[in-house]
Amino acid sequence: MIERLRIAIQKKGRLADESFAVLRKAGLRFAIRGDGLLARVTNLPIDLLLVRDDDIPNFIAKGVADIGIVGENVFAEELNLAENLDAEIVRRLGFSRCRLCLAADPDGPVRSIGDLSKTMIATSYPGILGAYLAAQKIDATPVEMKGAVELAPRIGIAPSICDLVSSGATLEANGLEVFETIMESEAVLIRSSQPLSASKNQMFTRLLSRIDGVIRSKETKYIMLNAPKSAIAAISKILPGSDAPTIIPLAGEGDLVAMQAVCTEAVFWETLEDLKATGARSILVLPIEKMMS
Ligand code: PRT
Ligand code: ZN
Repeated sequence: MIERLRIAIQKKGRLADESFAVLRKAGLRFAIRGDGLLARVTNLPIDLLLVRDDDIPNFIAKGVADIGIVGENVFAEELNLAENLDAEIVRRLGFSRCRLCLAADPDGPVRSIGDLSKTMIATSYPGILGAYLAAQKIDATPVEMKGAVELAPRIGIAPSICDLVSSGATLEANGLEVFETIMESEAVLIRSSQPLSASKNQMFTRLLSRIDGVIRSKETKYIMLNAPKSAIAAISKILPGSDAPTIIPLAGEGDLVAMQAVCTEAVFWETLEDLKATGARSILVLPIEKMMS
């Protein structure tokens, strides 16, 4: 019997949509219905376990799920709290990016890490913060709050906070400013540190290679343009992260060629402006849907 690989992902929240999207782009077909905890993938031996993000690292460590997608911040927190967490990061997925920061009222008593000694710091991440304070030899005490951490200074719980920041709007609305970044975070694919059974491992290896393709094809673009032969060298230098471009003569245009290349790094408007300045014309940037090497 083929065992089904079990993937734990967030049911609802900031990670959910992109986690579903990565798996769908990797070719998994499934439907999410109502309150179900389990979604069956119909075209591969895989089941999705739909849970709260905080439960994912432990589910994997305990063998309830084989792999999962979670914020690196949540994984690091569990790693700091548990004595031994049987789970590890396999890939960084590049979405749900945020920073875990120390912040305070710039007119208050704490303005830098030098002012933290003998103070309380409100946070939902006592594990990561505790490890940071110990490493920096700062004698401050984390006060755990499950939510609304940004309110702590105003109601006198602690003069500073340690919380996730993405746009910075929440801090600004509460009159707080970042004075230190403790960690940068993004969604990560994690797996159990225990070996998987042969059939699960085969599915996992296949899925990982597809996820790698999804990650790479996100930034990768196909560029097509026309250019005078004299500009070929200059254009080749500008094309970001491409191997030797394909060069095709244009019918009836003695001096003009068509150039095509796969670019593995981001193509910005500035890149197109630079290409145009060398003499390139009719520049097209096309998305790449799937890649496998
Ligand atoms: O219900 P469940 O437990 O599954 O979800 P949750 O409510 O615990 O988590 P959720 O869905 O809010 O976040 C899931 C993950 O998204 C986090 O663990 C992070 O890895 C990532 N992420 C990315 C964020 C943010 N950006 C973020 N901005 N998580 C939380 N925030 C919060 C932050 O705590 C603060 O309250 O948003 C506010 C700040 O946002 P800005 O844009 O105002 O700076
Ligand atoms: Zn959560």
